[in-house]
Amino acid sequence: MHVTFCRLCEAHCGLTAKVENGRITDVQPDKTNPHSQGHVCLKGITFHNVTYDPDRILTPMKRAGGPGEFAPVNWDEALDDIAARLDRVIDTHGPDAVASYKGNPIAFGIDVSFSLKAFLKTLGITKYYGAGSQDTNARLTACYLAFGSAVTYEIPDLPHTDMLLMFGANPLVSNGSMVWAPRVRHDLDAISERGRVVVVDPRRTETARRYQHVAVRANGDIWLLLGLLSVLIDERLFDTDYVADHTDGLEELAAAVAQYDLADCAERAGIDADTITDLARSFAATPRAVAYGRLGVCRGPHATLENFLLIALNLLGGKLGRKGGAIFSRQILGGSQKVLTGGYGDTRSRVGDFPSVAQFLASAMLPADILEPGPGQVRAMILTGGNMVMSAPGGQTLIDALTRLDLIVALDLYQTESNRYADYILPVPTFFERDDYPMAGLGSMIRPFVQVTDAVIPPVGEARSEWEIFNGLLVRMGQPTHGRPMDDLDKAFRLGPAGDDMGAREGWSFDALREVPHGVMVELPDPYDPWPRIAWPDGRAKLWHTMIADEFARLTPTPADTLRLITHRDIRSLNSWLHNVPRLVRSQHPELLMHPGDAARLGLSDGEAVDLSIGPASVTVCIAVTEDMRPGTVSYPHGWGHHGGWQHANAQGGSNINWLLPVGEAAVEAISGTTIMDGLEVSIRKIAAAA
Ligand SMILES: Nc1nc2c(c(=O)[nH]1)N[C@H]1C(S)=C(S)[C@@H](COP(=O)(O)OP(=O)(O)OC[C@H]3O[C@@H](n4cnc5c(=O)[nH]c(N)nc54)[C@H](O)[C@@H]3O)O[C@H]1N2
Ligand SMILES: Nc1nc2c(c(=O)[nH]1)N[C@H]1C(S)=C(S)[C@@H](COP(=O)(O)OP(=O)(O)OC[C@H]3O[C@@H](n4cnc5c(=O)[nH]c(N)nc54)[C@H](O)[C@@H]3O)O[C@H]1N2
Ligand code: SF4
Ligand SMILES: [Mo]
Repeated sequence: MHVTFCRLCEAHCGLTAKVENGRITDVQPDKTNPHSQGHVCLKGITFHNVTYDPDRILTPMKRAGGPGEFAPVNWDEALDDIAARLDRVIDTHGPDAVASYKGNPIAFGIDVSFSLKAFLKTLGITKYYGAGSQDTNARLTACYLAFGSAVTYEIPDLPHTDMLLMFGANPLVSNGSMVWAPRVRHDLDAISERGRVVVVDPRRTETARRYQHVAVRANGDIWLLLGLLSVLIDERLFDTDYVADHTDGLEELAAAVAQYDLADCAERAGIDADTITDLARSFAATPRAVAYGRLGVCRGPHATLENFLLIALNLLGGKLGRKGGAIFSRQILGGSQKVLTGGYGDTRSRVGDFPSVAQFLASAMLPADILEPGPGQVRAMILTGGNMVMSAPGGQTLIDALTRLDLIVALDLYQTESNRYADYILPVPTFFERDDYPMAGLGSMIRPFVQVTDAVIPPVGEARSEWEIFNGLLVRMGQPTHGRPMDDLDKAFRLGPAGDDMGAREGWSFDALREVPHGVMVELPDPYDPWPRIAWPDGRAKLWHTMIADEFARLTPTPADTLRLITHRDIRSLNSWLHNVPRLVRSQHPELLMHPGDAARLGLSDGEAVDLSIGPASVTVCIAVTEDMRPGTVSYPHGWGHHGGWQHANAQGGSNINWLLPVGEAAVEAISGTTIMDGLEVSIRKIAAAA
């Protein structure tokens, strides 16, 4: 029995794997893991079905015809040709002609994450596209404005809080995001027993159903937040000493908030004013309270402003740095790895001039970067663990752009809807085939925990680690290669607060951690002293910024009588890529969730197929009528409607909701590069009955 951990979502649950004759035959929860304590979901314990999936890519594949037509090729031939073609693009057009698209799974592997970064840096490639602008950009931009650093973010101190005010997150399904809490349901139940868990969401989600639900209108959070702040300020409920000691900008913020009347805010949020007043008073009166927001407030037209006001709520309440409030993302690495990612605006998009956030450029500008001529026009792409045709915006425009590229090199487990346009697909290991450390948990630890795993089995087929692939290309391009990422991380870890300082003090190293395979809880420096981490030179958090003034100037109420589209996740799905496992998909039905009132108004019935459109783009979806949706908002899961090399996934039906999402400057929330993708106005057309 091998002890390891899951690397599909941020929970990083402990697993055990049984290996017979070199093959994994069974995966179980690791009850001895002191952090996840036996918690798992079905995705983790069925993941060996991906490792041995007959549709998995296990040899390098070269395009041999139209999109999706590939033939196997040997590694040397593939790497020789790719290196020569990449060299040609860079020699002729410079490194800006190469873009990287880095997908979500890259955050879950040390080898791939570090080696990709080193590879791009060595070649001078700085154009990073990826999941960030569909996920974290707005939240991190708000952190930059408030704290001066885009990589220092707030984590809710779940073990100690008595009131969790949660905006647009569904942790009972997502298992927590930007907070590492595998047993999150136990945490929320305990908070609810001690006090209150409030879930602000247009849908009565799995989480909302279990606690107190506040059914906000899609994109209505901005008005709810303004309402909450106006109560705190008008009733002088905020922590005056704390605000004076640690923050600047109260006067400007108060003046901006005062422009809006509580009754108007309530009306625009779709929540009654008494509820808003009660929430604000209760938040102020609960010493151990915290506001936390995730995807539902990260992808609307005012996403950064919403996240900034959410931080302001914590600051006015005196919650940041208080036990049971918000703590800052943790630092467990030392040395040069202490700062892992970039900040705000380190680079900007060639078209539209939007800032990068923690390195990620606006995905909605990727097609233009490929299609619009000029210096720096993208001609080649390194696509690592991302499936942007399903997960990013663009639909047909994105596909048109991909087909224009001179070279696409994809590193993936499957032939997907995106890499079917690639010139090469290179096979990589699944997590059972690689050593690791819980990468995505690095910053988000509320209960600090460390674990190191060795590979459970060697790479299947001809799969090769990303580190070896990138080094193989660098050698052929006459460039320096890089050492093993796990060795580099070990060193950084040993130099950090939980480490042994290379043997100079008592502490952990990866070798020592290998002796305790279930992992160990560790101590990190006091999380309740956040002030030295504020990166603004005066060490004070900001309640105001000129960019926030601009966002207030841009704020206008949206019409309330339209139908708006959001998306939801399922516990058995993971973004766009776990739909080839029969056990996971057999009871899932991608459907457009709609309130009975909306269905009646539109003359639609449960199970009916309709055309759903945004502008000229349209997909066919089936309606599921449910009281769980608030009227005026409909929700469809993302990542369906497959046509890649995954046969079972292709047979599941459903539609790719991101096909509808527009691209270009109007599709971007300007200060964070965020794709505006939640709460877009949709229209629905009945499909005429067949004759
Ligand atoms: N409408 C809508 N769109 C969304 C979202 C939404 O909620 N609604 N969510 C957004 C969010 S939060 C995110 S993070 C993105 C995700 O979007 P992407 O970052 O593009 O990721 P996925 O679509 O999950 O595709 C992951 C790809 O990586 C491959 N892969 C899996 N494991 C590995 C590995 O170990 N190595 C390598 N090299 N490849 C691997 C998979 O086969 C798959 O092709 O989607 C975003 N898009
Ligand atoms: N099972 C499973 N787990 C996952 C993933 C997965 O695909 N499947 N993906 C992983 C990834 S990449 C991420 S980033 C995390 C995301 O983690 P979470 O953010 O916790 O997960 P979501 O389910 O996207 O929750 C977003 C919620 O916002 C709501 N929402 C939409 N619009 C609005 C709005 O305008 N206002 C408010 N208040 N709410 C709104 C949606 O109804 C939804 O319930 O989950 C991770 N975990
Ligand atoms: S909750 Fe996340 S980490 Fe845990 S088993 Fe499921 S997918 Fe893996
Ligand atoms: Mo994500």
